[in-house]
Amino acid sequence: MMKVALITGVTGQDGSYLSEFLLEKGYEVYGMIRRSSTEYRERINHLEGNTHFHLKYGDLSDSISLVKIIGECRPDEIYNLAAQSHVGVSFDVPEYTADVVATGVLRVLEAVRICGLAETCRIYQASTSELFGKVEEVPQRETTPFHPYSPYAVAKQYGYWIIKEYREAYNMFCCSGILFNHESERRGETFVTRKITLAAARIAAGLQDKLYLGNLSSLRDWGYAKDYVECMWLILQNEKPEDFVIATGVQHSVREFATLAFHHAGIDLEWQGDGMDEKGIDKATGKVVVEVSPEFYRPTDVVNLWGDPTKAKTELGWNPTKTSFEDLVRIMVEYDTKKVALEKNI
Ligand code: NAP
Ligand code: G4F
Repeated sequence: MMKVALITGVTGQDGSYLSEFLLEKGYEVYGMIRRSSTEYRERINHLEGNTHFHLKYGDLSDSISLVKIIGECRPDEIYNLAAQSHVGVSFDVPEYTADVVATGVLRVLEAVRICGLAETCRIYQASTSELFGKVEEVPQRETTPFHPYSPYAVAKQYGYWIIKEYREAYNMFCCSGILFNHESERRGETFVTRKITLAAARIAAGLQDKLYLGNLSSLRDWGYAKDYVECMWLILQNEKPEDFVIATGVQHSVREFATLAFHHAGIDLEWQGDGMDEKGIDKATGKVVVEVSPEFYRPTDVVNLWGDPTKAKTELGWNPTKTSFEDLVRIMVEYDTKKVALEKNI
């Protein structure tokens, strides 16, 4: 019997990689999509037409649609990846973020119960290292106290606790993956890594003069999204429902990411100045190619994320360093260099 999986957030970075991963494992995959005026599904276009891949309209803010979809496809596993996932934007749209990122999780859990699937359906919740926020321990592990530090993180904190509550109250198999930042050539273009790799490629091709960034000293534990979706699956195949930190165990700053990305694009940077006056200068030409702008600072910023993946390594057998930081940056810059070359020729 083919297992059935439902993925919310199927059009996103992780949803697209997870769909490919589950289809390869022989799953029947249902993806929930939202109606939008652009019908822009770049990351999953290549899967449409696969007879084991199905798309259904729904929204995490709409309980009826969730009950309908879950009742129709009767999944063995649900991967709840849908979210307003941009931390910076959550300061602009805090109420919407809370509705989708917090209450949305509750709606999924209740829809599973209403459809009579509480005993059979396993649920993965996309929790986040942002829960550690203004960190109280370095590196962060499953036992590190939470200190959420943005409207997004506070909403994700509700999602984390309601998953734990339903596990204990109703004996449901629901778990959180506490994932640290994971990136790829499919990453949204306003997250810092992709913003940098695209700009480095454009500047090297002469299509852009400068890149403006916010806090260059912010530290992240960046992994490769393609490796992380395997772990989401492993969490649901585990004997017991438990929460896991998913990270590489390696930390770098935004400045280091930019230095390496520009290097791969053929530009060696030298950093001069401090704080808002810091600049990244092209050593070969003396031109300023990176500047700091207050526009990209957040009212509260999380600056020291560094995960300890020991539990996932020992209990799930997951390899956290399959793709190194250096390879991740190279993969992203190579992809964006090709993308920019195509744009240039059009
Ligand atoms: P992403 O690329 O931003 O994708 C988000 C997905 O959620 C998209 O498919 C989006 O659909 C969908 N969505 C947004 N609002 C929705 C709503 N109201 N109803 C239904 N679908 C909605 O995010 P990602 O990087 O793949 O991350 C996946 C999940 O992991 C998110 O929950 C994120 O918060 C969490 N997470 C991510 C990271 C990371 O580093 N990537 C780390 C920890 C946790 P549209 O295409 O229609 O916008
Ligand atoms: O790339 P970011 O926007 O990612 P952030 O805030 O860490 O959130 C991502 O990872 C979380 C896991 O920890 C997920 F839960 C969440 O859904 C999302 O996927 O920013 C990373 C850091 C921040 O400290 C930010 O202040 O980079 C800093 N930064 C500096 N300049 C910038 C910029 N961030 C963005 N987006 N744009 C800038 O120009």
